[in-house]
Amino acid sequence: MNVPQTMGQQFGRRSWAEPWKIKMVEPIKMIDRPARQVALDEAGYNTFLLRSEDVYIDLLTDSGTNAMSDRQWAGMMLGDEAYAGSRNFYHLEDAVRTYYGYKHLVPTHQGRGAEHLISQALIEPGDYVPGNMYFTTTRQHQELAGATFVDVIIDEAHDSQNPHPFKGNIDLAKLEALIARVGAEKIPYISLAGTVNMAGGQPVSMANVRDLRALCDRHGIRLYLDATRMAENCFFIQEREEGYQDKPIAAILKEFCSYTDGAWMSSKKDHLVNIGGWLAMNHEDLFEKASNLVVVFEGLHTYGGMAGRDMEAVAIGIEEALQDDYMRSRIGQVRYLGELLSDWNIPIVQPVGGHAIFLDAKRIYAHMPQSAFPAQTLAAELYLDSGIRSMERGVVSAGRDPQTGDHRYPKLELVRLTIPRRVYTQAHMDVVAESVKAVYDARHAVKGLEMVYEPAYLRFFQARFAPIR
Ligand code: P71
Repeated sequence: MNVPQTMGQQFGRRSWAEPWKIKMVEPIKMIDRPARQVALDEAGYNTFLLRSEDVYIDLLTDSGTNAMSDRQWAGMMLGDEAYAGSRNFYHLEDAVRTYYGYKHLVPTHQGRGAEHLISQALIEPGDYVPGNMYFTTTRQHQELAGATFVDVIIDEAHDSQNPHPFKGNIDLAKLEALIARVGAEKIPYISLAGTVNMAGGQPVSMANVRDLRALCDRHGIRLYLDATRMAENCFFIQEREEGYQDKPIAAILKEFCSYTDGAWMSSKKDHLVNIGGWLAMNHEDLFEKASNLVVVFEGLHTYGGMAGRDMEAVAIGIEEALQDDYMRSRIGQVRYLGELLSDWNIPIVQPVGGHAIFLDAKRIYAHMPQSAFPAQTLAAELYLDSGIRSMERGVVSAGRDPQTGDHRYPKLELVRLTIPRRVYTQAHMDVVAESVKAVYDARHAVKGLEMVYEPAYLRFFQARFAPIR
C-alpha cells in the first residue's frame, strides 16, 4: 500500500510553509462546461477578453493580482492625497534609495508609463536598443520612439529544454557584434531585464551584469534595468551563484543595481501591490527629461499617476518583497506546480523560473503548424476544461515585423500559467496540474485557431479567433 507523503517528505526534507496566514477571503466559483463554451465564444477565444467572473483560477498574470499584507492595507489609510509633495512620495523615494540604491525617482502609474518616459527621453529615430529578449510593452515603446530592438540574449534562452541556470544572460559577443555593426553612438542604452519574462522567468547572473558594466564603460553606453521581477531574480542568484548563498536577497539586489545606471519598474509584480511603478536613475540629464515628460503623460513628478495611498503600499511592499522566507515560499509554490507537471512528462520550460510555469505548446501540439496558433489554442482548451485562465506567449504576442508586415514566428510558443503572489493555495496548484494533464492527454483531437480580428498595436490583448473545423 502507498503511504501518503507530504510535499517535504516527497523531496526528503522537512516541509515548510508560507510565512503568513489568511485573514480575508474572496469567494470564487466555477461555471459548468457549456457556460464556459459560451463565454469563450463571446471572448473570441482570447483569454484577455473573458470576464473574470467566468474564471475559476486566474493565472492570466502575476501583474497587479497580488494580495496585500495587513501592513500595506494599514498604509493605504495613511494616504496623503495632496496634489504636490505627498508624504507617501517621500517614503517611496526613500525605499527606492535604500533598497535599489538609485539617486532619483520619477513615479509612474505602472511599468509601461516608465517605459514610455525612458524611451522618449533617450531614443532618437534610427537608434538600436539591445536587450535580453523582447517584452511586449517594452519593445513597443522603444519602437514607437524610433528604435529597432535587437535581441542579444544567450542562445540557450530560446531552447525550452536547455537547463542553463542563468538563461536570462546577455551574450556579450552578440552585443559586441551589434556595437561593431551600428556604432556605440547609435545605442542609447542597453535594456536588461531580470528575470526574463518571455524566456520563462529566467534569471540573469551577477557575473553577467558585472561584465556588462565593464563593456558599457568601455563603449560609453548606458545600462538600464527592467527591475519588474528583479527581487525574484536575486533569489536565483542566492541559490545558484557561487558566493551568494549566505547573502540576503536585499543585499544581492543592492549589489546588482549598483552595476546599472537606473531602472524602470512595474510595481504590480515584485512589490506586492495592485497598481504602481516608477523610473529611477543616477543620470542627471535623464532625471531632468523624465521629470518634465512625466507631467505631460502621467501626473506631477511627486505622484506620476498614483494616489498617495498607492505609493504608500508600494513603499511597504518593496520591503516585504525582499524578505528571504517570503521569497522562498513564492518561488517554492511556482516550483511545486512545475515539479508535478515535469514528473508527468508534460513539456514545460526548464528550469522553472520565478513567476510562472510555461507550457511548451509547440511540443504539446506537435501536429499543429505555428500558423494555427498552438499556444492560443492551448490557453482556450485549458479554460474549457476547468475554468483556469492562462496567457498566450507565442506568435500572437510576438506580433508582426514592422518592416515586412509578416507574423514574427518566435522559437518559443508558450502558454503561461502565472502565479499571483500570496493568493492561491497548494490545493489550487493541484487542481491546475490535473487540468493541464487532462488537456495534454486530449491533445491529438485539437486542430487550432484562425485569427478573425487583429488590432494594430499589442494585438494579443484584443485579437479574436475562431476554431479551425
Ligand atoms: C505580465 C505583464 C503585464 C502584461 C503586459 C503586457 C501584456 C500582458 C500582460 C508587464 C511588464 C513586464 C516586464 C518584464 C514591463 C512590464 C509592463 N507584464 N516589463 O507579465 O512583465 O508593466 O504592466 O505595469 O505596464 O503579465 P505594466
